[in-house]
Amino acid sequence: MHRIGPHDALIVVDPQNDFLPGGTLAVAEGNRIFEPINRLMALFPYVVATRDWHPRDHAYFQANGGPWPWHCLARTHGAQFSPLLHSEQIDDVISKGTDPKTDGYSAFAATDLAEKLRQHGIRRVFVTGLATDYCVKATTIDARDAGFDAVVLTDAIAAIDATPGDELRALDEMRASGAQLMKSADVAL
Ligand code: VGL
Ligand code: ZN
Repeated sequence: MHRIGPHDALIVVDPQNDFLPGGTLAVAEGNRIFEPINRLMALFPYVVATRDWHPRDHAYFQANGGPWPWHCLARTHGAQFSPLLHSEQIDDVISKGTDPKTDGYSAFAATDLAEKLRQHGIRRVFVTGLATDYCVKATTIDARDAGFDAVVLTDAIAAIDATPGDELRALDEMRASGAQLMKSADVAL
């Protein structure tokens, strides 16, 4: 059992309509994250949600020669947080992917997330959200690089798994970065 204390933050990565069933870049099992996340949010002293928040000229859209269909265009319905998320429990929102030239997968890339976490006295982050093989992975590895302890809650994430094996490789890479993997049921006050 892991006890949550004053130096722990919950990071909810990209719980947005476009990444959920019915969205333009839907993660098949995406909705499974909300039950554990909504339960966890009440336990943490500091809760950060990130949002993929792209301009139309983002290089990673297929229309601009990149790999992805349109998703999470800033200020659109698809970029809104899912109505399944208890959004009133969010303390800070971090917009990411705003630079048209870089992937913006990590919530630490060109944002003030590390600074915000330090201002709140955070030493350990618990990472949840979408998608395991892109933004969850990049955010977790960058959290470790920025000097935070990191825990990934494996029942509160879900993968795109475009190439079978991506999900397992992402879990291995996060573990190799020094992150701990555990279940949300192992977290309590
Ligand atoms: C994501 C692909 C493209 C993610 C964002 O949130 O994991 N994946 N943009
Ligand atoms: Zn994106």
